[in-house]
Amino acid sequence: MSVAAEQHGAPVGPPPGAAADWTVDQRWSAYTPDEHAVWVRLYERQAALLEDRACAPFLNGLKALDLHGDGIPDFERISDKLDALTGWRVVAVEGLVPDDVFFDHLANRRFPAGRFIRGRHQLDYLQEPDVFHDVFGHVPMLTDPVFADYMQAYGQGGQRAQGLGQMHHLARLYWYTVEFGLMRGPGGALRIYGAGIVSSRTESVYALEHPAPHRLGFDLERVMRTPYKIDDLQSLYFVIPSLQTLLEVTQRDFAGLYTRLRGLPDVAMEAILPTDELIAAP
Ligand code: HBI
Ligand code: FE
Repeated sequence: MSVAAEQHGAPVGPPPGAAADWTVDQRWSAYTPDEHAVWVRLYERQAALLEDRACAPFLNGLKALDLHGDGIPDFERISDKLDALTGWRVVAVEGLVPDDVFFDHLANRRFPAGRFIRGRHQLDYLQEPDVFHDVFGHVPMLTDPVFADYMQAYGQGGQRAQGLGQMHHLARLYWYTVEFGLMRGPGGALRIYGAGIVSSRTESVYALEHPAPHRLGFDLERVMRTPYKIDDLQSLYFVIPSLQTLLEVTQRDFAGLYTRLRGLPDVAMEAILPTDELIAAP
């Protein structure tokens, strides 16, 4: 989950019990039956819904990692499978970590996943990324070699963006792709790859089928000029033609882009520019 939680004030250190890189032991054996039961409930709700809504790399990833629905996965076990496929591993954290820590993990093919799981009475929305959002939502896509490269490139780009004071622009790229991205599937049908959508029962339907939100063809500069909201269904989605296109975006000259962006105002989420490729509502 990408959040606007600004790290105000002096940089804080890792929480008690965490390592210098903010990771903790997952302590898989400490999960209670109730906690495992929440995972099962969330998994069963989503897996059926996503069969014809999530993109093939996501569905293939669920199978490749054997992320079946019988309980909270053991990060060591799924990391060994994931490592063999794309060199990524899943590391446990208590919750949000500072941007520079987050980027360093991504740049080294480590995905930081919250170890806690939401309560049974907050199945539909939570403030911080829990293990279901992170592991069910984000991790399956990391089995795709192209997306795996994109996420590492994003981490490297994040480290650079911080030095250039461009974090807010780069956070929008993460938000409109990794968290809430749509893509063209076989035959041109819209498919979901964003973790914030696949981990949400409501948004998995809304993002593809509701006439209210706009859906625009992906354009890097447009994405970086467009703010987002963190606590409601999105009013705008960007559609990529392929994951390859997304990866190629990261190989562009961001310095030139950042210079151009300095002179351009933000674009409101609800606006449609003449240069936008508006995709017809389903
Ligand atoms: N920390 N654990 C965790 N998970 C995230 O998704 C995350 C984070 N810290 C910062 C962050 N995301 C966003 O600000 C990214 O855009 C960097
Ligand atoms: Fe996320």
